[in-house]
Amino acid sequence: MAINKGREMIETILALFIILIACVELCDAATVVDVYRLIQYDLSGVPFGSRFSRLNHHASYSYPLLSSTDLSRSVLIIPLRELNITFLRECITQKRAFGGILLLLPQEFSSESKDDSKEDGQMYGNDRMRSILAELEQLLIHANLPYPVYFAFEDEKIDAILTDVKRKDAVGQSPTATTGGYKLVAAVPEPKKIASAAITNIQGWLPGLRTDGDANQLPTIAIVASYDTFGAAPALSVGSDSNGSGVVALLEIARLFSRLYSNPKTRGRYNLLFGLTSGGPYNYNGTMKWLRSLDQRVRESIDYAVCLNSVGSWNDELWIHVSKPPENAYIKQVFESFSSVAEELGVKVSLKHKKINISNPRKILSYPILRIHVEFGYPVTPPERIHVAWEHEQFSRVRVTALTLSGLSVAPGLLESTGGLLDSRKFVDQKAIHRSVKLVAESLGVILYSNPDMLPNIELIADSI
Ligand SMILES: *[C@@H]1O[C@H](CO)[C@@H](O)[C@H](O)[C@H]1NC(C)=O
Ligand SMILES: *[C@@H]1O[C@H](CO)[C@@H](O)[C@H](O)[C@H]1NC(C)=O
Ligand SMILES: *[C@@H]1O[C@H](CO)[C@@H](O)[C@H](O)[C@H]1NC(C)=O
Ligand SMILES: CC(=O)N[C@H]1CO[C@H](CO)[C@@H](O)[C@@H]1O
Repeated sequence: MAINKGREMIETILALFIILIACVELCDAATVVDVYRLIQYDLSGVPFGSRFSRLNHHASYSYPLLSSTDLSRSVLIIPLRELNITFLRECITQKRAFGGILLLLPQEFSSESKDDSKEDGQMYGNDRMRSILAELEQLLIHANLPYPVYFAFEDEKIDAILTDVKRKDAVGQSPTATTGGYKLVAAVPEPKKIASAAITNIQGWLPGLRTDGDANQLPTIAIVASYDTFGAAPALSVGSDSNGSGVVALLEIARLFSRLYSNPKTRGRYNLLFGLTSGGPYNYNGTMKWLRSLDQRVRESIDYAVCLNSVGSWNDELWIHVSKPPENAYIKQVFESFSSVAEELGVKVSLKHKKINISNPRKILSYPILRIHVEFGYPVTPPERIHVAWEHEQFSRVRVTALTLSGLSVAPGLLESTGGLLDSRKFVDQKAIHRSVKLVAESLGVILYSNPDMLPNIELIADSI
């Protein structure tokens, strides 16, 4: 497959990677740990996240916190394992002042973590921790915090420091220059604006085989996945399921069909268009830009588009989300081929119809301007009046039939399920992605090749994934 860089450089939002170093002074020794800054952005001109980045205060662990304790010059260290979210929510609502907050995440949320053990007891712990982390992330991205907030992963170094800080706090020894204690220092530049961020859509094209006497242009099927993420810590928002899984599935399907399409004998009756789109978390802005940038003849040749979203952590049921009525001929064709292949694979696909909500007054009010501050600045996007719940809805807006294949049964809200802190590699099931690829590839096979003799061929190649 020839992957062409989309010529469209899109002005939307890119989550940049920030890895800052906090130095912890212990007498004259200094320990360096990797920390990840909380995101900052504006929505409709309202600031969210944390606008501050510099840290230079003593570490504190006063837990439970007395309301009388002045922590405006202390960095509160909070391990997620011990977090009382009700308490943190209260602190934020009551605008309690801190010198800063350092949140310690368990190793299993690190994409770099090597520990692959998945014992049952541990999974229960994970589930509870995941729901707390989900709540924490939503709390932080919807708050406006007038102090720096950082994340770090638990490790021996940090655990030892925390134990020591806890011990000192317990005996009421407040850290000062004379009593010693730990000072957390992050000497980093203050964030500033950037005029616009360049974001790229990537596309690929496999031309189908025209038979003699086939005067008309061949129809096209588009396979699309959105690759951007949004989360409390941009550097930690790897989006393994949302939408790493969709991207991996797309690339695998492209590889498969590029092998078949390299030989005229095994080329299908359709052109295949592959699109990796940006700006997913921000109303699929990149998708719309990509659609507008497509050559009109190509766009008009698209029979339908299959968008892949979060296909990496489902058990036995996948959903086909559509905004056109299920009676639509293309939707029927896709649903029938997917259903028959799903049956063979022993899984289920269900169709879910939801109209695009064009008149959503609350959403209109809350989107006049979307500005996202990232580490060194924020791009600005002009008004967007429609909230797009699924990527396929952008296709529908330009009258291209489309559907989203997803493990999610309902559309996530704005800035939900956008590949944040929770969505790390550990929680994606390789087998689920494998099955998704097989399902899409074999279903496409049914559609692309009228000759049923071709199908074993596809299955054979799909098995080699
Ligand atoms: C959590 O914090 C709330 C509010 O400060 C408090 O009422 C509650 O007792 C705390 N829960 C625990 C388990 O400490
Ligand atoms: C569209 O959004 C409005 C406002 O949030 C809501 O009242 C309405 O029920 C929605 N319509 C549909 C079909 O979901
Ligand atoms: C996306 O962003 C661009 C540029 O910032 C803007 O012009 C456009 O209206 C936005 N929405 C869509 C759907 O492209
Ligand atoms: C975070 C993100 O962009 N996720 C998207 C993955 O792609 C599908 C469609 O291709 C979207 O529906 C997801 O929201």
